Amino acid sequence: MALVLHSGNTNSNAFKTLIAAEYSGIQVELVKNFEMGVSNKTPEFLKMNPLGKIPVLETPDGPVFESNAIARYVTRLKSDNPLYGSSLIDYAQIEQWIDFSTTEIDSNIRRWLYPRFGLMPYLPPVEETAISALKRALGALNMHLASNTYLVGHSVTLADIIMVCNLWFGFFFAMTKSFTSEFPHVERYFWTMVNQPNFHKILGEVKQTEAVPPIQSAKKPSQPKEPAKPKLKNEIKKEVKEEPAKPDDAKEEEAPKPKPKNPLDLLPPSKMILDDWKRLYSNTKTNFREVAIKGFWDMYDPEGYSLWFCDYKYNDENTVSFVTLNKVGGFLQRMDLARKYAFGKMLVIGSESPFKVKGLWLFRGQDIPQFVLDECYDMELYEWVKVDISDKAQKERVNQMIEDQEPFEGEALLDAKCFK
Ligand SMILES: N[C@@H](CCC(=O)N[C@@H](CS)C(=O)NCC(=O)O)C(=O)O
Repeated sequence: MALVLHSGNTNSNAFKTLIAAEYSGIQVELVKNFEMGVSNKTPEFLKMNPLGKIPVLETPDGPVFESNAIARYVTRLKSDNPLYGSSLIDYAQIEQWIDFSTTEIDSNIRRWLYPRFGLMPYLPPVEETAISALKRALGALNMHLASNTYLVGHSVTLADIIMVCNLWFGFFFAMTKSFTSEFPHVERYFWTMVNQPNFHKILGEVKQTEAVPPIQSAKKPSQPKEPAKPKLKNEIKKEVKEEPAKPDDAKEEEAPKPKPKNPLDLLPPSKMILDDWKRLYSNTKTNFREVAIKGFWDMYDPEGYSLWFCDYKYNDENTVSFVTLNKVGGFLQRMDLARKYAFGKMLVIGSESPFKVKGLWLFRGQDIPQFVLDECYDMELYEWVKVDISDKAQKERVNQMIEDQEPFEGEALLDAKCFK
């Protein structure tokens, strides 16, 4: 009996096994006509996995669920498989990275995304915690990859396969270019790996998401509409999908339908390329006024963009420095949904409490984007005033905020945070 994997062909957890099978020369067939929410809720399926979750591998000796366990099983079908390294320490480190990838990367990506998909209640502090834990993990991974091509040793192992499948889910749904650019070694690793032939065969052309999905209201888990027909042997299709994964195909990850275009994308094109400005800002280390600030005004397109000052309405509550800093940090995380359309500077001002929070934002268009007002509750905690760039004093204030000039309006800066 062949090994049959119960899953659709766009499930990142199933990819782990399919890629490991490619590397190991093991034949794994995807079950035919798999329908999420139907095929995985039949009595036959529940006998294989009582949770009714995919993937499940049917083997001649019985079923296996849990995607890492399935991938390990398929890897171990080949004796002395290099995917498991060549020594006990290789093996231990491969297992170490598999656990790290599962608990530190995958679980935080899912804690970030599932509430946005409407699968769990959306709570801003929970999202903040998930994103900061994910960034911490990606920071550690980035450091490791600064001096290593692979996670363990000098060739692909099962740890790389599982890590890349977990990263794929993040790159596909949540982690935009501006999110991942903080982790350049992770980016290089990811793009190199997904273009290896055995990965490419399963993943197809990989695309990075351009936006974090909007928050959907929580919905009930989908119920099977009707009992699925039992599978016939000849319905079991020979592996392997050749088509690239499409967002629609990812519905078994319970992903939302592709969202309609953001109205800001329909504005007349602007000569100002936001990413060019962000790059200039990040790369200017000296002569900031002459290089970055001058560059900003050279690029600035007052028809395509607008500048806004914001002032926190409840500064007298900012009595504890780290609480104030966390509050601003949380605001910037929640603004992630506007990354493609905004740049911001937030200053926490004062050397003793209460601290003042003031900011400067550059938005695409002439108004503060409606989706930002709708989806980021912090917006209403600030007074917003559009910058009049024909007013020299206001223009100079913009410069000082971009530059983190200290003292700012006569006071020391506790911190200056940038949204880019
Ligand atoms: N830890 C499990 C996770 C499995 C899982 O959550 N599968 C999802 C799809 S990605 C599922 O089948 N959900 C259906 C359900 O919860 O009923 C694994 O790695 O296999």
